[in-house]
Amino acid sequence: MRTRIKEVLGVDWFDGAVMNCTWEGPRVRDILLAAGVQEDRVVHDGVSPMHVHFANYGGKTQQDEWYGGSIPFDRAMDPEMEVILAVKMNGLPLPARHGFPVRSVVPGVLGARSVKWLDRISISDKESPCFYQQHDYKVLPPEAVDAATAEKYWVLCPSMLEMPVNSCIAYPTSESTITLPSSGSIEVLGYAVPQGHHGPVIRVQVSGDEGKTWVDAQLEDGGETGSRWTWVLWNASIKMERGKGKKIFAKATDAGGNSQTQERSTWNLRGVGYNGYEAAFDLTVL
Ligand SMILES: Nc1nc2c(c(=O)[nH]1)N[C@H]1C(S)=C(S)[C@@H](COP(=O)(O)O)O[C@H]1N2
Ligand SMILES: [Mo]
Repeated sequence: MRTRIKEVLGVDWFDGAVMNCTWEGPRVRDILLAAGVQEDRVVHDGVSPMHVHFANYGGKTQQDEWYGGSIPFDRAMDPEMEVILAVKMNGLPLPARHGFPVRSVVPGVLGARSVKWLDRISISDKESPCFYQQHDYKVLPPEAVDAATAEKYWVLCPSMLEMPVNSCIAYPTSESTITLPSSGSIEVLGYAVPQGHHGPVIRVQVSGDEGKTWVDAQLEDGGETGSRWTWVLWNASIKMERGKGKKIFAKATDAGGNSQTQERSTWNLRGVGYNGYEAAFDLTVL
């Protein structure tokens, strides 16, 4: 959002802020039931849902004395949502920096709720009080343009939960020079992720002429390896004209019918939830 629209109060994530690996561990649901939580006795007032909190008291974070996040109780208790306490990553014990000995993993949901070095789980009728739940990871309205104008919106805006459908062009990279093969077609590679629990991604389209025409990408292994929660890797062969300042766009559609529909997302102060067409910019095609 910063590089494509305007300055934000936030981190430059670029295209690498994505978690795609094998996580293993018990469902949070089963841990809560084993701890005596009676699902039907968790009180709902019918207005605000209950929340499951994950907390790590191991030390200060940039903006708080600790780290924590919460998700709706119903999501944690839904076996289909596969909210787990991960003890293994890619078949091995969690590496220290990814949360050893145990972390929450909330698939389809922004990484902020997958709390590392987990110390405590609790249930509450409020969301986590941690700074990162209350004053971060929210899509503020465009009127919130700096810390002062944002202040009143933090309590009004919902915490982010599911991430939007998105795609990424890994090759070619922006500002690179490509020599057009005699075929006149350029190979483009990338990944795409579905919206929240609506995976897998079933279609990726790529354009070499700023969206006038689109070509269907091949999903790796015909998309078979893309699960509900994972990315799909894709490749496409697109015709391009020689010249400078060329762009390539990509857009994905998931099994739930969600797709990237606009060249640019609406700006928000924290620069979160961007899912405009993915683009490689400023290519020189020789
Ligand atoms: N204890 C703790 N857990 C945390 C964080 C943190 O700062 N402290 N950061 C969160 C955020 S914002 C993200 S994106 C993910 C990153 O997980 P990773 O380091 O395994 O990639 O961890 C989440 N869990
Ligand atoms: Mo994050």
